[in-house]
Amino acid sequence: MALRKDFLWGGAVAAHQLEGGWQEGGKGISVADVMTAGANGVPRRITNGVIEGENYPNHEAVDFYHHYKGDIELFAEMGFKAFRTSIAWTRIFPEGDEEEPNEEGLKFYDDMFDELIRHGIEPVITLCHFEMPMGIVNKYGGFANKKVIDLFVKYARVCFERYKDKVKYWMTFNEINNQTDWKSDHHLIQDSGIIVSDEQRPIQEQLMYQAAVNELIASAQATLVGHEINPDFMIGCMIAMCPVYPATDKPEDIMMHVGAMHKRYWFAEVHARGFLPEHIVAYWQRKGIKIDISEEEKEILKKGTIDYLAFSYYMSFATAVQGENPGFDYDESRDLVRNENVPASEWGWQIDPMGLRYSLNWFWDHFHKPMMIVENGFGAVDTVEEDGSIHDDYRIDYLRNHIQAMKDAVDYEGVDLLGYTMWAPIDIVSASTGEMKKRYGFIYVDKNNDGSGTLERSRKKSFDWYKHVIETNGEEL
Ligand code: BGP
Repeated sequence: MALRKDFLWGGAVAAHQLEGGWQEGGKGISVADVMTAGANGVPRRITNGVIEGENYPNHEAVDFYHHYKGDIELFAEMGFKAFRTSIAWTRIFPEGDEEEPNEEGLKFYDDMFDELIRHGIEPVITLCHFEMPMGIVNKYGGFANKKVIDLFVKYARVCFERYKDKVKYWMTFNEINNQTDWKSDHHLIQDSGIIVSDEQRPIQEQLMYQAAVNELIASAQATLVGHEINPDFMIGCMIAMCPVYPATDKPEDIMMHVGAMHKRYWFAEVHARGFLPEHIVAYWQRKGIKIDISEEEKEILKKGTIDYLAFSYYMSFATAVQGENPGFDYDESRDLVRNENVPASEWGWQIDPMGLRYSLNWFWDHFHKPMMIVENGFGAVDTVEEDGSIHDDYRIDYLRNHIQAMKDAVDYEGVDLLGYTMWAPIDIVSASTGEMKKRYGFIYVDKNNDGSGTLERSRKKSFDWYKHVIETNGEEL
């Protein structure tokens, strides 16, 4: 088999990481807007709505808000068939719970989608990519509160109705399963809009699971609403895929791998199969975690399953059992070990192209849903030569090896793959560090961590390389 003729080659970004204009067009403040940059391994921190004079590179980001026409022109020059971005919830509902949406925000995306379509580029849209309105965080406590299901579904409905003739491919929540690492405050606020108070510390894990279940219900409900509005919509989930290998061939480590895959990917099971898997229910019982879910909500999960499975892939993990653990209860902050068989990036991300082929097979074998790789890329510090050129051969190598692995999964195993949108075609603010210096783009943007820079765009060496990949439908890498 080969890649399909209409394979969706392109690139992916997220609104808060590239748009800037954080207070323009009636936009409200999102969790991303009040998250400090977290340089040198210091985790990013939420400032609870108070701007404390810290550095927030995403406030201006690379100002796509004003530069989108030129940027889309460059994507078209590379031959993009698809462009994945997100809608900033706060452009549509600035506080999250207004009666009426903000017309200026809706109009911005109308114009941007028109520009894509004019260039023959299919918009692929995420509804919530790490940017819940702070109004919802402060008023309702994020997704741990059932009321937020309705707020999200209302927001989704507004987007589906408005863009029903422009957008076919949708995703509900970006990397919904990042909160597997529930001990990380960063992930809880980013994925669920939860700021854990001191009194809530003992029930932090329960909060995460309740929020995750509520998000899954919201996603399923939105999927049902979307299909009513346009039955041709393809509505998917978005999973952060880091397959967790057993670190050794010890039977206990193999079981630990099973436990880890359960804990990281039960979210995908719910999205794709429509029910809470037995292993996670057993875990909740064992841990005394009480989940509030009605029979009616279970029905919604059952009916609102996804049309396709989208996922990000950057790296693989490895796990080894630590001491007595009869339930093989995986704790992401405790049970990961370094896999010496693969190299790692400057940020410790283990580089493993074969892991992408493994992931495609794992998802296909489990769910048999069409898939889209909606993020895959290499973050690096780029050097600008005196003549302005950037020789990012390391990025080309990474992408070439991963695209080859993706093709192998199609050729040898016959997985059904709709497209590949690499992360990120243009330099943007990094999600994990909040900085500019970790760059992914084919297009360089003159913007630095401290906010300086002209915002001028230029082509890196990888620009022409990717153009050729698309031209040959991946035949020549
Ligand atoms: C994913 C997110 C993106 C993104 C990417 C790269 O987890 O969905 O928003 O930024 O990872 O991560 P980073 O920017 O931290 O290098």
